[in-house]
Amino acid sequence: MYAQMVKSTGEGVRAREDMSPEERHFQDRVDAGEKIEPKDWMPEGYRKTLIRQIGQHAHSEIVGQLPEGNWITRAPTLERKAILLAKVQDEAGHGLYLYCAAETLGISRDEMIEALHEGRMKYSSIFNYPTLTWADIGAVGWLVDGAAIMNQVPLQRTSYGPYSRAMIRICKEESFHQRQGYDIMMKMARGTPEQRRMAQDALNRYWYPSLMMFGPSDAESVHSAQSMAWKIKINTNDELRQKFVDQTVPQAEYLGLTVPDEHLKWNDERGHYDFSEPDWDEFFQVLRGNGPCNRDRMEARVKAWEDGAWVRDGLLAHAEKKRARRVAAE
Ligand code: BYC
Repeated sequence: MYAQMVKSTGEGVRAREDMSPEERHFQDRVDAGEKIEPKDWMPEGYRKTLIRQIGQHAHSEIVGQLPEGNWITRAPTLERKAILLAKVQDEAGHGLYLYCAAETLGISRDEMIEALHEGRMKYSSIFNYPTLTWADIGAVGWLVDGAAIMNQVPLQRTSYGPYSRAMIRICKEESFHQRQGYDIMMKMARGTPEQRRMAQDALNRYWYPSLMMFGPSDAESVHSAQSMAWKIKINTNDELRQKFVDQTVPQAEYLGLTVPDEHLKWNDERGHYDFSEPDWDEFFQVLRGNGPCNRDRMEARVKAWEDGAWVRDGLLAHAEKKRARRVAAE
């Protein structure tokens, strides 16, 4: 059943006259800004879309620990190590809230993890890029968490109650993550010529993959129209990408770094920056499993899952023993 539940639902938006009375009532509730709660009636497509999106988001938080975890043992100072450790632990927490939010829709965490390991569920493309230097940890905090916040702040108003509430807490923590990344970049950009070179190199490599985090262009996005009608998504992919560029370019200028886009230019008429699109062929290759680190990431996750089996078994055995004792005492 879960194979069906996580399958894409990329059909068009249903016209009001084609909706059943339940669907119409549901849409009215969404339009009125009411939150939908787990026991409420909901269209099957709404449930599937949420499982897909929240599950993908949860997996991103968990897989997202790997590129940063790689630097915990090599952080340059004790303070930086403690901060990075806290950040990576926060990401684990975000994954757990999100798995819980998805479980309220009738799928179990084990089913989602199995779907991830078998390649039936995705995680964010960004985590298939390597963190080669300490400056990359700055770039991940600044750009990757920056893009995540840009996407997630509007999701606090998403129509599904458990997802919306998870987002409120996650966004608070993400803004600390973004600031610690920018702080690393500031130190590097104002450091020795070698540190400055590393900061510029990290920006060069992380800029376009960060723009890809918002998903394909609106013309290519399969799910946006229906997800926006259901208020699962609040903005289109291109709207958020533009907001991210507008916010981030002045931050790069403040650092004295150059965004690697020769066509980047403020457009007075639009009131926005014009910028070059990422390489969408590269994006779809990464989604198909052919990015620089896809195989390593999945191997690391599967190994962690298998190595942790004895803990899960132990906990289940303990819970079973307690239950049996309670039954015997009744
Ligand atoms: N990576 O119709 P579309 C974080 C897929 S990280 C991989 O526009 P949708 C963190 C999409 O799933 C951020 N796949 O889809 C930060 C669909 O394929 P399927 C995690 C992607 O869902 C630091 C197909 O492309 N955040 O938090 O309407 C450290 C067509 O796309 C990507 C979230 O997940 C991508 N970048 O919009 C640690 C936020 N983009 O499923 C952690 C919640 C698109 O049909 N998610 N695809 O096979 C969203 O807001 C939306 O799901 C997206 C995509 C904007 C990502």
